[in-house]
Amino acid sequence: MTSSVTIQSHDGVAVLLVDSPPVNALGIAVRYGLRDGMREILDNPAYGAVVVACAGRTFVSGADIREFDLEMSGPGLDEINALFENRSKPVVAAIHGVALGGGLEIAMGCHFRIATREAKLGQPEVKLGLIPGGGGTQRLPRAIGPVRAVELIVSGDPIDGTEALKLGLIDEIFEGDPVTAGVAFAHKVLTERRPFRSLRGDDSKLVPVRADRSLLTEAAAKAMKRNRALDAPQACAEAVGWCLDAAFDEAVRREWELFARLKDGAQSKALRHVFFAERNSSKITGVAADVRPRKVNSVAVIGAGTMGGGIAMSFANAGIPVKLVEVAQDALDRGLSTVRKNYESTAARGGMSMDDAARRAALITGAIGLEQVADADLVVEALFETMQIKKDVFERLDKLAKPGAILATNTSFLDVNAIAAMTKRPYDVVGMHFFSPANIMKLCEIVRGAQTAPDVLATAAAVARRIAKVPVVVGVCHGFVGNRMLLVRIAQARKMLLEGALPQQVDAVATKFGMMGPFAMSDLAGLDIGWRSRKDSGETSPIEDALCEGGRFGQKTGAGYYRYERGSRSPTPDPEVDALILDTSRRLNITRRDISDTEIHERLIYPMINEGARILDEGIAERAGDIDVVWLYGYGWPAQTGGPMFIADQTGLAIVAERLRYMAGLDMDETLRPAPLMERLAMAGGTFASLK
Ligand code: 3H9
Repeated sequence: MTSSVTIQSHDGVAVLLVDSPPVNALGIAVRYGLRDGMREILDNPAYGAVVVACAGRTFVSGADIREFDLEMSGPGLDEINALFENRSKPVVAAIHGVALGGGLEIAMGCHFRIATREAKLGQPEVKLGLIPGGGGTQRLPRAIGPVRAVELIVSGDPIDGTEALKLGLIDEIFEGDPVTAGVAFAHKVLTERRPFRSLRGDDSKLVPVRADRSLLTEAAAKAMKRNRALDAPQACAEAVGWCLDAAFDEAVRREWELFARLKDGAQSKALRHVFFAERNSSKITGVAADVRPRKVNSVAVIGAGTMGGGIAMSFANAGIPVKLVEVAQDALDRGLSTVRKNYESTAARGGMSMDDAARRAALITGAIGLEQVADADLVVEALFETMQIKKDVFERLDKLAKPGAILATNTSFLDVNAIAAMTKRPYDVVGMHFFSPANIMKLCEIVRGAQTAPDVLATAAAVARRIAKVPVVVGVCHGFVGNRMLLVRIAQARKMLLEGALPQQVDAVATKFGMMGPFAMSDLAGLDIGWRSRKDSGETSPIEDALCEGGRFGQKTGAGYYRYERGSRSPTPDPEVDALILDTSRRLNITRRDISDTEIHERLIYPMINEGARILDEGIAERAGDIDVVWLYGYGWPAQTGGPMFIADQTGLAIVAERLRYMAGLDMDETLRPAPLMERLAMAGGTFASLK
């Protein structure tokens, strides 16, 4: 026995209690504890039945993911489940919180399962690039039928206790303490002499699908649609299919082999990195664990434009009433009407009910005049990206907002310290940078000003989480983490057009990698905003300027880097643009050359990683994983690659540095030389992840 698993005796019933905070993962100590504990109970005639239950906030949350990078050792789930399934004594799993992955697999090794109504049961392995590896692909189809099983395993989405009862995954719902409920249920089983069976020997729910396999193939094909770029969904479907023709033990052996192969593969490693990076990003340096966030019950968003409307919708979606503040009635009316239309079209597409859409829209009320922020606990300014406008507004907010209110700016580039300096309460000022479309994209960069108070940071992060965003704390610099790196990426993309590539070639490389191409993205965002600001600053971008001068502002004008048929968002390469690009190169005396897809890929990624290294060195991001989270949730970076900084670590920083040196020479661009931090790490054979 280990200290993580103990045996309690309850009047003839043994409780095998797992207590391994925070989430009772199946680390090696827990697995030894379960195995040895069960052996002891089975050998002890004083016990007629067994309850497997957990202390703390949840039942077993799955395998200990941290151990996947180590050599696998200790008892496996098959060995533990074989003991549980031993028919000499009934075993009851009492589930509260979650039973996920290996947690559900352990529960399915038991003869009975009871759960709370709110419990979440599922096989989320696919989200880590895996298949269930402890018999889940074989026991779940036997518990609920292969069709529902393949849906749950391929999607990785959990079901609650109520649904689990309906499907036959659990036997009963309980309320209150799992040990008490489990023991009561076990006594009932003993008193009633209920027959008990193990799922491994019960093929009854497989019979109809064995007779008509198309039921399973169709369900699998439908479930796999969501994640085409990943290997795991396909593997999950394949493994569930084995329940129809392979013997149980043979199928479980194959399942383990496939699990182990995926575990050691690049996609799963990347997705596991994302899992931990996301969790680490919520830890904010300098904010002690006992810092309490301020209460936020009322929110005002200033500016009813696209961003302001999207931000307001994010609050409304979380059930938080929000005041949308404008200076002019017509701007407010336009903003509110856009919000309403957005909700209506989501409802029309089946994304939510009409009632729900109306309820959410009703949470957003319009107000005219900045003084309307007076009762707000949180004010989010979402006006034009012009410093003077922001400064004026914050100077006024300082006088109008109530004491203790948090004053957030949604600036995407500007100096939050300069904005905060317009107030007498710079400690209450913070950046909350949402990404477009703000009601959809999950990232929120929380920009820490020089004087932002710890509880303001904690509140901004907590509020972001409340509205289902992923907050990442970043420091002040031009463009923070995401946009600062984006600028570097876009600069390279534009250079490649001048040197020999065409937009469709560059975008195809990005799309193959798994994200939207930089030119399709520019067309979506609109080319005119950058063009106007370049005119003000005297900067140039020869090809894009020429496009804009010809009225090609992107999707909104039906033409930009591509052509768009009326009402369509799909880009069509345009010979006119190709000619314009060739002509611009000629005009600038640039001899065009063939640029390979490999070069495009490296130039889109390595310079931005280099900028990421500078960002880390300057302390603008706290960890390399934070930068990855920014790109995953703010820009649609493909999760199965782990993010730019993870790619750099996996590639090897010495290789990345070498390629950057080559690019710098090619381009005679000193900014492409490896950043000092990258050089240092490359020399020492280190990684960004090791910095922490
Ligand atoms: C599996 O089971 C494979 C099997 O089929 C076969 C095996 C042979 N391992 O999310 P939180 C840590 S694959 C290690 O903030 P919440 C987490 O990093 C697994 N650590 O809490 C964090 O640590 P820290 C299938 C884990 O309440 C802390 O716990 N299971 C694990 O918002 C709190 O986490 C899954 O994929 C783990 N399994 O949510 C479930 N889980 O404090 C993955 C959590 O140092 N887990 N941690 O940052 C979850 O979905 C959520 O964590 C959970 C709790 C819902 C459990």
